[in-house]
Amino acid sequence: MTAVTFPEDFLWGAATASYQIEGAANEDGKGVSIWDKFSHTPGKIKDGSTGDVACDHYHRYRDDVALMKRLKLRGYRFSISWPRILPGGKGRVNLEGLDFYSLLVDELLAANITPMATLYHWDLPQALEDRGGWANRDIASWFAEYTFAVVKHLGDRVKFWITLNEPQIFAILGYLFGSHAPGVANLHNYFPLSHNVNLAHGYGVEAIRSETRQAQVGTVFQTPPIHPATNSREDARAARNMDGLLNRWYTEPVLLGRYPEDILKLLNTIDLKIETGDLEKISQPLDFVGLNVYTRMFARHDPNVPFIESTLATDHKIQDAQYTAMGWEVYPQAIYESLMRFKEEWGDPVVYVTENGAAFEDSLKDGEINDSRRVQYLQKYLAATQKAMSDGVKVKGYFVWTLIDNFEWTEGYTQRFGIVYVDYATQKRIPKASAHWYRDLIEANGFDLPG
Ligand code: IFM
Repeated sequence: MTAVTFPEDFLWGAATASYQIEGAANEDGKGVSIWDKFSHTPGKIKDGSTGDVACDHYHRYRDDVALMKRLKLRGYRFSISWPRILPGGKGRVNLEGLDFYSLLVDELLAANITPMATLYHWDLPQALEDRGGWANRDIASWFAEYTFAVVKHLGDRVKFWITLNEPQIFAILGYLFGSHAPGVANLHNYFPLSHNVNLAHGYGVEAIRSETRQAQVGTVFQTPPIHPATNSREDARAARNMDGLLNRWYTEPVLLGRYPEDILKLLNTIDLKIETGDLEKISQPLDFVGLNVYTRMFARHDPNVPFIESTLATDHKIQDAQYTAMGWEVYPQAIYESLMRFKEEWGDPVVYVTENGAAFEDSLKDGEINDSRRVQYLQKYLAATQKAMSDGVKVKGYFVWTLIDNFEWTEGYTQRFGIVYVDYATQKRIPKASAHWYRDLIEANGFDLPG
């Protein structure tokens, strides 16, 4: 046994996202989001489900906060649904939408739980998608308008603000591969679009700061280590290019004020539509960075892939490694490697681990869920986090993904990431063994790592 301990003021929490848990898709004046439309399109979601009801958190938030309190959470990261606040994406503000988050925040504060709000976790108003969505440069000012409306209302009580959740994931899956909402696959639009995403972050930071001075402002990246599938020189280059496309293309403009030189060279025929002053706007100082970590990825050389000549080797499996129900390798070193990159390459910011967790096939036996694989997963990733901290990374908190089982995007309800089980037929919440373990960890500010 090794004792793994954390500082007294470490912010232990859990994270969720609006479309994944709220439900109430058509209530109290909410507008339609791209995920409402996408999930209602036949064939897009594995089990044919939608987020219409999800975990019904919109109606059950009081009970859910009481549950968080029982689990001794000190922080809760949630996201705000843009179309609940601005049903048309811009223009008229829907006060009922704001009220919901206001009540949620009051409930959290009364339970002594620090709210951390994400402004964009993928549910873009469909009305804005109809005007080009992220491909339209105006999205930066639309995002600022929305951010301003939210922070004006909640900024007196919410002290942690996150602009975007995993920009590269929603941009690549939504607009390059087309596997997520809104289902667009357009290689040539993708790069200028990614610049609009980065720009919107910058406009968002400015909007938050213009409305409140006491806020801690950050953004959230998922930067999986990208390893070469073989020892060949070609695969090493492919891994570096994939890392450029997936990770550095988003971290470097925000944290270093420039796009990665090697990737710019590869894209030399593309007009990125970067205007004077954009990079200054994108790279305004942040108070913290959020890091979401699950696994690593592999890349291999593929001459047929335009520009980067690299493809993700999703078929590359490691013998004897454990895989989650998502098919993701359990690789605790991923969290160490990612954290160290922020220290060594990306300006050494204060970091919160804003998501980490795993989906396993949980089963309910005699009213209990003994998810020992999840407990072991969390133990190993937390031990690796602790190691990064002792190697100098300024990690100030950790949010498990996720509080309750929920709508896992194109996987629908087939994947259970929660530390609390949801019986979707009754909406009953049943804490899994991992939830009890997490509560004990929070109380002790540490745990004993077996072995
Ligand atoms: O469920 C998602 C979340 O919305 C964003 N980060 C990864 C999680 C697991 O896939």
